[in-house]
Amino acid sequence: MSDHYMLHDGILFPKMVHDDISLNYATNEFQVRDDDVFNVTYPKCGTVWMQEILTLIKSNGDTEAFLTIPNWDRVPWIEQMTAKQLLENQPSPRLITTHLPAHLAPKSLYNSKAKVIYTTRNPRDACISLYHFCTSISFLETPKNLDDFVQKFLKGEVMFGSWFDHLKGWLGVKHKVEIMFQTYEDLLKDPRGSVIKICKFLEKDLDEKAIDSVVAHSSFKSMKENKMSNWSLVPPEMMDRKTPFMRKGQSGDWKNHFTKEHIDLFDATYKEKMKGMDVKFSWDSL
Ligand code: PPS
Repeated sequence: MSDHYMLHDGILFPKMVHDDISLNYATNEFQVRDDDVFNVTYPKCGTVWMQEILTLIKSNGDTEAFLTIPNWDRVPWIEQMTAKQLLENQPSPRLITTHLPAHLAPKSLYNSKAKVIYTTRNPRDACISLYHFCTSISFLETPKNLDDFVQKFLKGEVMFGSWFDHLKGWLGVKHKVEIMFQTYEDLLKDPRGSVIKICKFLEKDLDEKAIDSVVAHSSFKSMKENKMSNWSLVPPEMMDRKTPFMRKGQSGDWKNHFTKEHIDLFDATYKEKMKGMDVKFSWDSL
C-alpha cells in the first residue's frame, strides 16, 4: 500500500486529511441533527458541484457565502480531521459533505430525519477524473499509468474504495434514511430541472429569481472562476496547477482516454458488479 494512504475498515483513506480518530468521530460520535442536509458522493461524482448548489439553495440564491467562504468550510467533509471544529458549533441547518460508504456514515444519521442527497456519475468518467486528480494532488498516490489506475479503480484500490460498493451501500439504506438519488449527467442535461427537484426534496420554496441565481452560479464557468470553489486556494505545493480541479466538467471524457482493453475490462466488471441491481442508469449499456 502506498505511503499516502491508511486502511480503515479495509478501505483506503488519504492520511493527510483523515486518521482513525477523525473516522471514528464521523461514524460513532457525530450527532446528526434532524435539519442537517448531507451531500454524499463517491469521489469525483459531483461533490463540489452539489456543495455549491446546496449553499445557494440555503441562501435563497444569495451569493455572499458562495463568494467569501471556501467550499470545504461551508459544506465540510465529516470524515476529515477538521470536521469536529467546523461542524459542532455551526448553527442549523448545517450542510455536510461525505464520501463515506453507508456503513461508515454517522450512526446517528439512521435515527434522524436528516436529508441525504446521493450524487453519482458514470464510473468511467469518475475514473478518468480521479486519475487526473491523483496526478495533480500531492496527498494521493501518483498513478503509474492509466492501465494500472483503471485496474485499481475497478478493484476499489483507490481512496474510498469501490465505486460499486459505495453505490450499493447507499442504495441499500434507502428505506432507512430520507434520501434522494441524483446523477451528475442529469445535472448537466437539465440543471434547472435538477435544482427544482432538489428544492422540492429539501422543502425549500425558492422563487424564480432565486432559482435562476442557483443555476447560474453553480455552472461550470461560474465555479471555475470562483476561488471559493475552484480549489485555487489549495497551496501550489499541494496541488499542481497544470490540472485544474475544475478540469473539463463534461460527460463522456472517458472516450478520449480509454483503449479498447480498458473499455472491455470496464464493461465486463460493470456487468458483473451490477448484476441483479434494481437500478438503471443512462450509462449502463455504453
Ligand atoms: S472531489 O475531489 O471528490 O470533491 O471531486 P468532485 O467535486 O466530486 O468532482 C470533480 C469533478 O466534477 C466536475 N465539476 C463540474 N462539472 C460540471 N459542472 C459543474 N458545475 C462542476 N463542478 C465540478 C469537475 O470538473 C470534475 O470533473 P472532471 O471530469 O475532472 O472535469
